[in-house]
Amino acid sequence: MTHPVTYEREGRIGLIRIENGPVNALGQAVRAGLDAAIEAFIQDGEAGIAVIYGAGRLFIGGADISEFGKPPQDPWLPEVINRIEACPKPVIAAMHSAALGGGLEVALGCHYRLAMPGTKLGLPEVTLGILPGAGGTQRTPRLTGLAKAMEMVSSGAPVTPEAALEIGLIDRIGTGDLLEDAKAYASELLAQAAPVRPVSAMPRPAADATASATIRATLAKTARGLVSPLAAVEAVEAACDQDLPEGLAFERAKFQEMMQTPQREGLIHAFFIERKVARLPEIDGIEPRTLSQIGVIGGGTMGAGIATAALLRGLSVTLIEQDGAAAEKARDTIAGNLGAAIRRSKLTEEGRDAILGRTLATATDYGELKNADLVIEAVFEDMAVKKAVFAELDRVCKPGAILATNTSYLDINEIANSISRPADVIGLHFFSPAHVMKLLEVVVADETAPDVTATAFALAKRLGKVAVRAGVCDGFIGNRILSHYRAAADRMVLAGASPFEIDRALTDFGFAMGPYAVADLAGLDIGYMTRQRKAADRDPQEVVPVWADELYHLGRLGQKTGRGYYIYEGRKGTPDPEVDEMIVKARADAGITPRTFTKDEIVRRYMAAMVNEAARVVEEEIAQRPLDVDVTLLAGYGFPRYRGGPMKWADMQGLESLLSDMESYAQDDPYFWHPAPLLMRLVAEEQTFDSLNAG
Ligand code: T1G
Repeated sequence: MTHPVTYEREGRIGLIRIENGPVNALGQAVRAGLDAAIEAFIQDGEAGIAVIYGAGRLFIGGADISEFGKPPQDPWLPEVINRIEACPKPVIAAMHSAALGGGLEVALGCHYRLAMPGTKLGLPEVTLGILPGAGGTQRTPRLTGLAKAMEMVSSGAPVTPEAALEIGLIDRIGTGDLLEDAKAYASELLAQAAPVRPVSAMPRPAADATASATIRATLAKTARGLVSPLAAVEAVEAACDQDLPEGLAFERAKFQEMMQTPQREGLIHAFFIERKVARLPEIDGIEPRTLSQIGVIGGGTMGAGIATAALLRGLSVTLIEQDGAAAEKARDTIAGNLGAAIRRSKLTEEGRDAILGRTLATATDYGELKNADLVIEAVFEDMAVKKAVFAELDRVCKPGAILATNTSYLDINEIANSISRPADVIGLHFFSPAHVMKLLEVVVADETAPDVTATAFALAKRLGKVAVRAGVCDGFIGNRILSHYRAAADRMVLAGASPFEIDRALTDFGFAMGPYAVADLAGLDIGYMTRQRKAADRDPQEVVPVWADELYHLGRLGQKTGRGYYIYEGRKGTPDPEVDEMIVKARADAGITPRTFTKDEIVRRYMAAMVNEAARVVEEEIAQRPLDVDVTLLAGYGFPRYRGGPMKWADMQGLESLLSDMESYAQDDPYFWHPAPLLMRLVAEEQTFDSLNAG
């Protein structure tokens, strides 16, 4: 086995190289290797200074997350870093691309820090439900002061080299040639006989009550139930009145505490499944088709959003509308989206001008799509309309062009089979606003060619989206599951819970929004249309939320009309007694005596409905693995990330207890509650959903 850390010398400079692809994570062999390399440097009488650097894509991506939850193996990272810091000769960290978590902590143990332009320097541990555990909370504030350090550890957001230089986190920004820059810096320091400069010997940071109060106020708004950011802040504050050894012990205790939390387990599950989701045997080794010219049909909110997403990532877009006025309107919508991107620093003004002047074309003639590599239609949700669009595309598009539909529920097989090239047809289900939302459902139809699927995944990556493979059914993965848990919520409303109680129970659980606030945001016309569409084959026992139909007929369409389930002033809604009256009447009409629901029961019923339908979706192979469901709900439906997704949540509850909940719900509502066969099988086999994610 080759060693992941090597030591060699050039002149008087010791070079310590870490090579442990893909991200130079600090697994046991790297930690041991660093220890040995520092020892070799100490023993090497010819060497006056050492440089630690990473081979490959980046400096160090942090601790090896896959070791979490396993028995710890010596040497410990905090001790390795202490030994680097205690080295009697100076050590430089030379960083490129990314120095994250334990990676930045290694650099903080060095005496001098050099970063190449564009390096991301950060302590992202809180995004994994933990906090820096190798001195990051103690050394950072000694360099940057309390406020900056608290901000870094609690947000997890990386800083740029420029910002890092300004706050004192690094000493120098290189030119971009890692080894040359590092050796030049080392030679300079040698020439000056620069001393070792351990951060632990620097004065403690000054306490700052205002900064502490400010960060707590921010976290009260942003942390939404996540516990690690505050723990990280407390560890940083400990640096103000403790020397390094005591501070490290305090940090360690907090770190261990966070390691035991279910939030840590949920977040690490989320991290790994987001990377696993694109790994599909059907596209393994398949070359995607070339993509540079994109066509979009329809310039409404969705079409304009899709066009914006593509333009922001450097793709050329031709957008087709029915007439010149509609095309102009679409252009305005896109310009507005780009303006918002400028405000979020995602685009420069020159970038916008170039896009509007060159890379975006609007047209009314489908013939303009003759060179398009991929066309995405985002027209009205109606099979006849979609088929007409596809017939046109079949006529004008070049051979090999991918023809995609953004439908959210229509049968893509039917669309595909209506044209001469079904193998080129795929569903690309974006979520509104399409240039912001992370999720993309890639809906693979019966005839879709594997390289079309591979191209869809490549496109998602280019657009910075998380793609999930879905099969064809009404609603695919996300909306199909949503319609089931939303039905469970409506049944609770009819039985006695208020929409407000349900929303509050679910936001307390960690959802970004509850189902009724979501409905108001999306527009109550959407739900109404869905109910109309499904009315023909509706089972008479299904609960129809008549109050929702009533709201629609009153023109109360949610946020956009100022009233829906809630009354809005701006984006903030307050419950409306009139809605309660409608619901009271609906219950009376149905002969129901309302009962009360605890928060816990609301959450458990809602989640049980979600998990049960998700189990069916997996069983029917609409989702190939439970992780595809988890990623869908996390990336597109506001599911609390620290709970890992509904399937992970179910595993952590214990599937048996969930099944027994469902059996008890079935006693008062036998029509709705039928445990999914997959769930029953897993319980019988004492297995978890996660056992189906392997491979
Ligand atoms: N440990 C183990 N595996 C990791 C890893 C890590 N830290 N980071 C990435 N991988 C795997 C990943 O699963 C994928 O595997 C492959 O590497 C490429 O990743 C003591 C407690 C570094 C910016 O939170 O943010 O340090 O799917 O596709 O887009 O305080 O990975 O190929 O099998 O994401 O180029 C803190 C997490 C750890 C950084 C690179 N560090 N990683 O992005 O590649 S906790 C982090 C990232 C810690 C100390 C503590 C990104 C990246 P596979 P990728 P990328």
